[in-house]
Amino acid sequence: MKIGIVCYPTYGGSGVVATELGLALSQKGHEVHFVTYSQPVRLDLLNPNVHFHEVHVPDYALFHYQPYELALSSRLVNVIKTYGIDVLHVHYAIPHAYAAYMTKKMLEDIGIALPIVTTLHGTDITLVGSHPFYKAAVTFSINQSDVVTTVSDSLKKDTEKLFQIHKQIKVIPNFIDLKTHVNPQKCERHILAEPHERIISHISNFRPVKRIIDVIKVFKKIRENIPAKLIMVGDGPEKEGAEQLVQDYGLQNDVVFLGKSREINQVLCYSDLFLLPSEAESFGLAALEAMAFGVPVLSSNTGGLPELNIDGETGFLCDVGDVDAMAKQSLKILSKTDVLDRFKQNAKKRSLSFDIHDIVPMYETSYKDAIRLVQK
Ligand code: GMT
Repeated sequence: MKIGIVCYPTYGGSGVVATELGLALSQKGHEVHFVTYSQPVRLDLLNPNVHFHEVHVPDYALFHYQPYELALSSRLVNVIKTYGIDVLHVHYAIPHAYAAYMTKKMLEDIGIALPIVTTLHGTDITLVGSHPFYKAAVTFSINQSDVVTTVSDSLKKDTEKLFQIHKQIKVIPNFIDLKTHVNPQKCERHILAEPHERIISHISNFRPVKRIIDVIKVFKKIRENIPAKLIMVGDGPEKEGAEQLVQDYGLQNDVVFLGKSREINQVLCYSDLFLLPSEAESFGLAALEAMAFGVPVLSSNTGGLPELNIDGETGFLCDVGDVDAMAKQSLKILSKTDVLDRFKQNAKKRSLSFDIHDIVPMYETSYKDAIRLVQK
């Protein structure tokens, strides 16, 4: 198949899922065309089945806001006509599902029927999409997609609760490529911690929804009981506040802020616990990536996290903001080596249920369904 993929190319989870999916599809012989405003971070353009088409939005003094969806849909029309794209897969409803609908309409005018698959990722529904300023357009464009998927059952329920959706929503969970990601060849634990110290990590875009202040508070309580180091990977608006709190707690020798890093494998390979106390999390891809390295997860019990992290087995689930419970449960995992080893094994085993090779065929089926629906 010739598949067009639209996503956010930045460090966010939806962009990572879209890119990894596109690469996996290309390896199965599909021709994949990414259409977005800059090259997705994990994209490998050396693969002859992968193409990248940049969307440019020219600056003009009259525009207070740049009309990105206009530029995107015009670019999509051009790419779909030029390369004979069979199906368009858009990740994140805003504004991609809307731009996809406009593209479909423009192509209809010249006799081309375009099947659209929309994957909802989380904040496009729970935080942003349901805002009254966007709701009508988001509802409309979801309903106009030929196939709609969500990354967890919880997100499916949220979508059905928050919007008037008259489509069947299919759940396709996020996935991990265990062969390419989990490569423990070089794991230099000694650079960051002493052998007797536990290593705790957190990876995110440090937006308020990730509650990284809670990460620091939980770590402080853990550190009061056992020797440990905290590795914070990422960057975003909450970073300054978190750094300040580390200073206030006098923990600067035990907490390392690595910034945005492509070396997450290096951090995860020696982590003993991954902290994800998010306010909302439709799936929690970062937690899955940690589990694939055999890292137990201490997370909040929000959204899709309970579908991934099994309480008392692969980690623990606590109420959002309950830092005392989070610290207590973390210590249950970290205090005894035999307990820690058991959690590590369970986390690794659980990650195998989300193997990319089992999930990609679900998307291929969705593409075929969407094509069949427009041919009717
Ligand atoms: O949450 C983020 O930081 C980024 C966001 C995105 O769209 O890039 O992530 C959402 O999609 C991910 C991939 O499907 C999910 O793993 C995240 O749980 C989800 N984030 C939220 O729901 C807050």
